[in-house]
Amino acid sequence: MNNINPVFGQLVIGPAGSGKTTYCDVMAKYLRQLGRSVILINIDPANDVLPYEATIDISKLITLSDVMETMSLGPNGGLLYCIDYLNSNFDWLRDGLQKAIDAIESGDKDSSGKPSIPYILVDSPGQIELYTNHSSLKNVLTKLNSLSKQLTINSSDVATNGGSASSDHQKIIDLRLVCVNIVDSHYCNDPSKFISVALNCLNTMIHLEMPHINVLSKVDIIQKYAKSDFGLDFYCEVLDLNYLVDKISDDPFLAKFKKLTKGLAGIIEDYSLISFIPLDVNNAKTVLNVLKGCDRANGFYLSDLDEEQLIQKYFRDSGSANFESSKYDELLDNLHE
Ligand SMILES: Nc1nc2c(ncn2[C@@H]2O[C@H](COP(=O)(O)OP(=O)(O)O)[C@@H](O)[C@H]2O)c(=O)[nH]1
Ligand SMILES: [Mg+2]
Repeated sequence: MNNINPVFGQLVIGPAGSGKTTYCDVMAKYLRQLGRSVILINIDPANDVLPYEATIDISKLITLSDVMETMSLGPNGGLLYCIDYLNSNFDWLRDGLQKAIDAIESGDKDSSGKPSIPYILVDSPGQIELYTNHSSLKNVLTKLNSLSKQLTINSSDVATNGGSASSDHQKIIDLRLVCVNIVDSHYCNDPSKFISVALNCLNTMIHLEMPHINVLSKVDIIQKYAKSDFGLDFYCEVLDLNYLVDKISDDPFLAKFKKLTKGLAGIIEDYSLISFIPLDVNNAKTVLNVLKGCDRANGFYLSDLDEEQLIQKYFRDSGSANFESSKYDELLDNLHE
């Protein structure tokens, strides 16, 4: 008999240079410290040098330079072609994922001898048309979701949320990805740019139709160097964009632009879906907050716990009831620094 084993993960998207690859690297280290086995998937063919070791790397399937040369395409067109190619060769991704899950099952064991639970991180390209109107990436996501019925974990010893299973059960994987849309916080410096970014986020949420969080990256820089008219909380909560519209000059030359910006701000507010979680990759507390946001979005049940309870639960869920106390203290030190 089969039963279902939820496997959580993140699809990390956002414009080029917003910090996706850095975030994946940091989040992977963080999750591993918490006892999870991370499957890192790079689907950005423009990521030449990766700071992490990718479990599955699109460059093994297709490279941007080959596409640009053979198809006579520029970097942008070449990249879209690569994602189209990934979509039409989805079996390659499915097989890679099953292999990675099998490897975790037979390899990584926690201190109690149980296989640790996989966690999936997908690092994506920076072409925002892939998230706002292009269909290839959305098709890849749809196929990933339907993969849930095809991927399996043979061992029954993987910890479930409170459930135990007998050893001859085969578990079907239920992939639960949350989209993490990372946006550079320097856009907070310009009211109309920030409204445009918020509109893009809304467009992405509507287009991808999956659990979603928005993240403002590099807040360490904005807090140190940039002069924004309002505090970080104002931008993160996106409560009243009219304050931003008021900042646009009353010059008659800009009258139509101001009116249009006001209309767009109204659309964002009417949907009332946009908020941002601040992130500084060197600050463990902000990284944990993003993780909590993901958990809340994709239905993992830890969201309302404080940091200490959260860490204890993560250790318990990864099957390591007798986690090393030194590891736990180290993590808390990081959090409280
Ligand atoms: N100060 C600061 N820099 C960051 C942060 N996150 C990423 N970066 C830098 O932003 C640049 C682009 O990051 P990268 O991860 O390659 O962006 P990607 O194109 O979205 O994958 C790199 O130089 C990173 O070191 C952050 O939280 N704070
Ligand atoms: Mg990158």
